[in-house]
Amino acid sequence: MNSFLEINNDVKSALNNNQPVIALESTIISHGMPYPQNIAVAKKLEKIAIEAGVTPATICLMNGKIKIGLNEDELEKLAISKDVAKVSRRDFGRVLATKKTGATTVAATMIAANLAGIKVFATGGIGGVHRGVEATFDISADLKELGQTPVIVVSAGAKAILDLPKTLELLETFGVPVYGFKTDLFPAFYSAESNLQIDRIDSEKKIAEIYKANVKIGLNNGILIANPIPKKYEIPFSEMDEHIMLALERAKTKGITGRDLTPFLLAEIVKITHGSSLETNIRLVENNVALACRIAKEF
Ligand code: PSU
Ligand code: MN
Repeated sequence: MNSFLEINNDVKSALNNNQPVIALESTIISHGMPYPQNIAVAKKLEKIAIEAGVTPATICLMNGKIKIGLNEDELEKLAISKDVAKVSRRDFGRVLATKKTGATTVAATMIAANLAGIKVFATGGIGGVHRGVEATFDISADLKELGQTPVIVVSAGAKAILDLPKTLELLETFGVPVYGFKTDLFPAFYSAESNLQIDRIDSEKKIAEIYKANVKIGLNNGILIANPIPKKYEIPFSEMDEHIMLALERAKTKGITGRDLTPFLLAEIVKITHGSSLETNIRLVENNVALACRIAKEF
C-alpha cells in the first residue's frame, strides 16, 4: 500500500469486501461552491450514496496524506478554510511535502481514486478547453488525465464557460470515450443539451463492460459519462450564455488566468445569477452521484 494513502475504515472495508465505492472530489467544495451551501452539498452527496448502498469516498490532501474518505470535521475544514490549495496533477508533491490542505480537482481525484482502487467517480462538470485558447493555451489537465487514468467520471458535461466543441475534439485526441447517458447530445451543465453530437449509452451495465474491456487490453484511459441534468431543473442555454459572457468579460478585465480562472468564473456566475444557478448546480451533482452509484454496483 502506498504510504501516502490514508483510506478511512468504511472505504477500506468496502474495498476489501468487493462492495461498491464511489469517489467524490473536493475542489467542488472548496473552490466550486460558496459556504455554507458547499458543506450541505458535500454531506448530502455522501448521504445519497449511502442510501443507495454505496460507500462514498470524498478525496483531499491533508497532513501530508492523500485522504480517501473524510469525516465531518474534515469536510467542514475544506468548506470553511480560505487556505485550501487547488490540487491538480502537478500539485500533489508540493502539497504533500508541505503538509498543506489541498482540494482535489477532477484530474487529481482520478489519480487518487485509481491509487485506492476506486473505479467510479461522480462530479459536476469537468475542466476543458477554455474559450480564447488560441491566445492563452488554457486547457484543463482534466482532459489529459481522462486519457491516461482508468476511472469512469460521471459529469453533467462541461460548463459553457469552456469551448465545448474544442473540448470534445481534444478528448477524442486523448483517446477518451465520451458517452451521453440516454442522450445523443453533449449536455452543457446547466442545460440538458448542447447541439454537439456524442455517442449514446443506455445502460449502466454496458458502461462497466466497456471499462473492463479497455483495461483488459491494456488501455488505461478513463471514460467520460455525460449525464444531462433532468429537464425540470435545467436553465436554458440561451439564458446562461448571457451570464457566462458577463463572467468571462469580468475575468478578462481583472486579468484572471491560470489556476484561478475556473474558480473565478464559477463564483462570478453564482453572483450574477443571485444564486439561482447554484440550485441547478446542486441538482445535477446529485443526479450524477445517483448514476455513479448504479454504475459502481455493476462491478
Ligand atoms: N467546473 C465546474 N465546477 C467545478 C470545477 C469545474 O463546473 O468545481 C472544478 C473541478 O474540480 C475541475 C476544476 O476539475 O474545476 C478544473 O479546473 P481547471 O480548469 O483549472 O483545470
Ligand atoms: Mn487552466
